[in-house]
Amino acid sequence: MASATALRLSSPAALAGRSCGACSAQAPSASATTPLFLSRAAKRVHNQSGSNFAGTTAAFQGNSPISSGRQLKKIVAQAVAAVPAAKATQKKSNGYEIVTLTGWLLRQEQDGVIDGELTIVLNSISLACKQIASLVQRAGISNLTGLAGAANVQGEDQKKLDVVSNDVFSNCLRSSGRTGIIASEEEDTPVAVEESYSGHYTVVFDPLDGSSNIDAAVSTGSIFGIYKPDENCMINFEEDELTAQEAKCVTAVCQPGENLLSSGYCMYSSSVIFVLSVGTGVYGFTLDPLIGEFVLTHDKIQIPKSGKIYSFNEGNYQLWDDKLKSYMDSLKQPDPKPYSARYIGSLVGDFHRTMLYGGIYGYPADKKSPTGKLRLLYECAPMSFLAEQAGGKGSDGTQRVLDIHPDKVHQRVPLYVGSQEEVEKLEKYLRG
Ligand code: AFP
Repeated sequence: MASATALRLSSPAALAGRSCGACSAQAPSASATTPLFLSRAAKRVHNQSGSNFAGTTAAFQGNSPISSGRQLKKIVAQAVAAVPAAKATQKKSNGYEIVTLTGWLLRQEQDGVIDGELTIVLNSISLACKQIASLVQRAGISNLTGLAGAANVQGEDQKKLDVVSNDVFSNCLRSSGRTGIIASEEEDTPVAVEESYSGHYTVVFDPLDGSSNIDAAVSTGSIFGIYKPDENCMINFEEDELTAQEAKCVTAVCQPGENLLSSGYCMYSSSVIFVLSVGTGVYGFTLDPLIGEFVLTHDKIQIPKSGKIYSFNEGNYQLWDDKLKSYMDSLKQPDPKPYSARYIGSLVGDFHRTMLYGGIYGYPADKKSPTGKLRLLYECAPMSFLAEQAGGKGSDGTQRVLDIHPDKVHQRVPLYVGSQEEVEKLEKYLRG
């Protein structure tokens, strides 16, 4: 079982690698073909239009100096006419342009959406995801299937890969040097990163969600949420006793989802997909195994306003209350057509599909689990943040999930998330 000891790093924090990831073909230098005899206006047009102006400039090159005012006028007119076409051509992709996650993050930093510290934290999370993806893929071969032989604080059996993924995630966050407090679904309590270098972000995560699917090689995922540090909860290792530190750690992570700066998930499936929001919409990146980079594949994801797919564990139907039962029954009405049921039992996979196709994902409270099964901090709040950023909704049946203020680190709440109209329809049934 993973320990709850405060994390004390012995070496100075290493910076996460930051390389420029936006790979686009180098535009030909305008000056290389700038003709000698152009007027200033014609030169400006030439420079704007880049290489596409080559046809026009050809007239100037070699032995064709301008010999009359009329010729000059004609040339300038040709140049002006060439501009719109040239601009349109410039925007065309040559088919080899990619935007990597690293490049995208740097762009957000340049645009002032996130700071450099958050860029480093997100980079370290993406590195953890790549490492976990490779472990998940090779689990059957490397003897990483099956139980670790312990239960976590919530009494759930930990899989070997739960434990390993937790170590991978924690290590990456710690070595970024930019996290102050980290809280994992697999740990008893949040822990302070003693030698945090700067930034001090608070990160909550579920390193491997849906791990009961691992042994059958079915989709799993990692989920994370990032909060800015709260000055009241910053740890002073010189003065604090461990218990006081622990109390501050708990306070730091018990924040409503409304305060999230960023959240996301990585899905380990037929492809590895990293989806995140930094508060300006939702973006998805697919891991290209050949270059080892996440590449932008899902630009500004929008959840359809409605969708006829529901994703609930209906095995629990008899344990639900009557209002929920009648909602579920309504989805099966053949008039005009019943909804389709899709359920993997892995939140990341079920949520990802819901986000792309529309519909609703639900894990209700029931007689066996009076507050539901899913954890507010590591599952419900990060996914609700993403849903809202994509134009959807996240609700516990009566209120917005992001408004819930946690009083416990491992608090569970019911979750209904997905298309706005579908979540509202459910809320209406639950109100009665
Ligand atoms: P495991 O990590 O134990 O597989 O739990 C996964 C999960 O938290 C979430 O990913 C699923 O949506 C949900 O539980 C499935 O729960 P049921 O098996 O009760 O349907």
